[in-house]
Amino acid sequence: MAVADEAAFLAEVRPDRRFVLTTHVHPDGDGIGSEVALRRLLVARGAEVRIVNRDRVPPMLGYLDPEGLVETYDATAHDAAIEAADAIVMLDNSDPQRLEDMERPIRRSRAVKVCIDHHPDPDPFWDLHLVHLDAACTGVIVHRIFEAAGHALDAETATALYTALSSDTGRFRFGNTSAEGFRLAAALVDAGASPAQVYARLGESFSAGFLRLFGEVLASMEVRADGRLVVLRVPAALVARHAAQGEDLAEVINFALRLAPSRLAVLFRELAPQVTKVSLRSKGEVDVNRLARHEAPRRARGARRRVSRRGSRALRPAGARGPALRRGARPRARRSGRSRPRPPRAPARR
Ligand SMILES: [Mn+2]
Repeated sequence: MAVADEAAFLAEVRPDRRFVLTTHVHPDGDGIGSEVALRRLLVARGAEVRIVNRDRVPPMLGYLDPEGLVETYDATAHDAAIEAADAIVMLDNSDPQRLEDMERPIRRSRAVKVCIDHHPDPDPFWDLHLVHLDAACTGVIVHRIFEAAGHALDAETATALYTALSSDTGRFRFGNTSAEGFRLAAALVDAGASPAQVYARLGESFSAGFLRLFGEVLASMEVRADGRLVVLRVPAALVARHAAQGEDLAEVINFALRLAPSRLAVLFRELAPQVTKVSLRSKGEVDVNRLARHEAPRRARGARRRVSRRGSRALRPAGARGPALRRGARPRARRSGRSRPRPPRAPARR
């Protein structure tokens, strides 16, 4: 692996080079927004670009891809393109396991493999790392690439990057919300992004079933340790009853942290019998990444791999002691676990 800057990345972008852009499973506003924005720059510089993700674009983010350019991975349709690509760019994640069944063709490909990300401890798998821990989101790094290229932002790019920034800062309220973020937001609004429209898409587009599910999950929350810990449970039957299968429960766990003394919220979502996904969120000093990594019994590692191969990051609760803290929680926690407030400039390594 080599550490790259924006200029080194741009040196890889030459006319007629074939790029495949991708992001982690269950893509979010930062992943999709960063892909869509970066694609526009690469295409403008003459590259041939496909965006191929393991999972489909969530309906809430459909406005970022009105032309349907973001493809959902299918081995028959995409393996040849992935293997023949000159460059593969992973955005907003560095863990190859979070590619699930795309991991194999990407490993086989002789393309230059690039990781553009803002999460700590990047996986050494990638040939080039463009990783900035000080960036509030991957979109900030993509914007730095635009600046290094001297490429102007059009309204579509501005909307995509505004979505990335707005998603990862919790609509400009988490600890990673910084003066740099607000300056970037202002530039994006100048370039045509509409804060009201993006908010309406991200924050006001839930289904009735989801809101009812939200209410029931909060009504049954368990408050422990004098209010510092909130435990939420989402049985599969509840999700089915409200027909809320495709919904992202990140909003529910964020909402639980509105409890005044709360420091940590844990959400157990039953995906199938014996398969439960665990999400951790914190505010204040609790570092959920460390918690997931250090408190986990070692034997759970194998469990995660087994489950991963079956095509799910979820972990098995069977025989679990303190399942929230098992090693298998790590991938989820790395993506969605957030310690708030995070200092605007994170230290290079914990
Ligand atoms: Mn992100």
